[in-house]
Amino acid sequence: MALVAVVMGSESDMSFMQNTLDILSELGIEHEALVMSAHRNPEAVREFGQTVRQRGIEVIIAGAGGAAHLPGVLASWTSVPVIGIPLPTSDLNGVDALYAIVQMPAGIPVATVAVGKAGAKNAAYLAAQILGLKYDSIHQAYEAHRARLAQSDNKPPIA
Ligand code: RP5
Repeated sequence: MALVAVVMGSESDMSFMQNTLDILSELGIEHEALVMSAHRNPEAVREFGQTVRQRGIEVIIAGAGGAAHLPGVLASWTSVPVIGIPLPTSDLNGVDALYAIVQMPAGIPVATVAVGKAGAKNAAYLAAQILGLKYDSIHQAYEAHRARLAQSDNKPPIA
């Protein structure tokens, strides 16, 4: 059963969102992926948000570009935590998406990661950290990732 729902505003977002999906797979986190636009499919977004918790999803990752309202709209429909990824798909290269996602008014948070590929990766790692509080196998997989990172920074000098 999927623990993470990865939602994107357009199929054109997949080149960035594939980074999220790949890392969730590497960490052994079951997930589902959906394309759902907050402005083109508002009813589908509402239906998804109202039922996502009862389907067993524990973290939502939502990526969008432009004036990216998808993560905030999803957060308005559910209390499942939402991680937002601002995508640089617009003429403003993601600055518009960053501001739209990070500047949520108080009360309905969206945990916002970096713009683009780094953010897409970090969204998966952040989901792993959250889920690792409950699922030991995910905690172990995330710790192994951190150990690999530490190793890669501790290589002996080449000469
Ligand atoms: C947003 O607008 C999507 O998340 C995408 O990043 C951007 C452009 O979407 P398309 O016009 O390619 O569908 O809704």
